[in-house]
Amino acid sequence: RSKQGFTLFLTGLSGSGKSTIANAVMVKLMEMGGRPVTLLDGDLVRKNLSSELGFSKEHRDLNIRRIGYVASEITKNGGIAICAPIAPYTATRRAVREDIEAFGAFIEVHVATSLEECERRDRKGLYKLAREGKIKEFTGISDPYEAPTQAELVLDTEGTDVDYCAQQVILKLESLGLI
Ligand code: GGZ
Repeated sequence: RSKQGFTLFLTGLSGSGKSTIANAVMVKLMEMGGRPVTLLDGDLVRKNLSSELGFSKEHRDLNIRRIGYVASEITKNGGIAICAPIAPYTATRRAVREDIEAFGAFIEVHVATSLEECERRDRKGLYKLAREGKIKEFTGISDPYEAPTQAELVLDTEGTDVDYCAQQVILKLESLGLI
C-alpha cells in the first residue's frame, strides 16, 4: 500500500532559513524517489498566488489559507507539499492543520532562529528598512510572530548547517512513518 500524503509546514521569521531548509529537504526527498514533491515557498507564492496581497493580518491569513488549500489538495492526492511562509498567527496555522489533517499528515516545523540572529544576518536588508520605518508591519519588528508551542519539530539554525537541519526533518518524517 502506498504511503499517505503529507504537508511539511515550515514557519519562522524572515531570514530564519525556512526557504533554504525547504529546498534542501525537497532535494533529499526527490533523491529518495517515489512521490512527487511540491514546494510552496513564501516568495514564489507571494509572486504567483498572492500578488495582490500585503502584510495586514487579513492579507497574511488569506495568503496562508491559500497555501493551505493548495497543500491540502496535494496531500489529498498522496503527494508531498512543502510550505515555507512566515505564517505568524497560531490560529491560522491551526486552521490549516485541520484542513490538511482531513487528508493526511501535517508536520509543523518551527525554524526558531532568533530575531537577534535574523536581524544580524539581514540577508536582504529588510530589517534595517523596518527599523527605519521604511517597511511597515514587519514581522518581529513592528508586527507579531506567535511562536508555535506544539510544533512537531523545532530547528535552531544558529551554529548548525542547512544539511544538518534538513537531515533532522528527514529523520522526523521517517520516525512518523511518512517516508
Ligand atoms: C514580513 C515581509 C514584509 C513584512 C515584505 N513582514 O525574507 P523574505 O522577505 O524573502 O520573506 C519575507 C516575505 C514574507 O512573506 P510570507 O508570505 O512568508 O508572509 S506571511 O506568511 O506573513 O504571509 C520578506 C517579505 O515577504 N516581506 N514585507 N511587512 N515579511
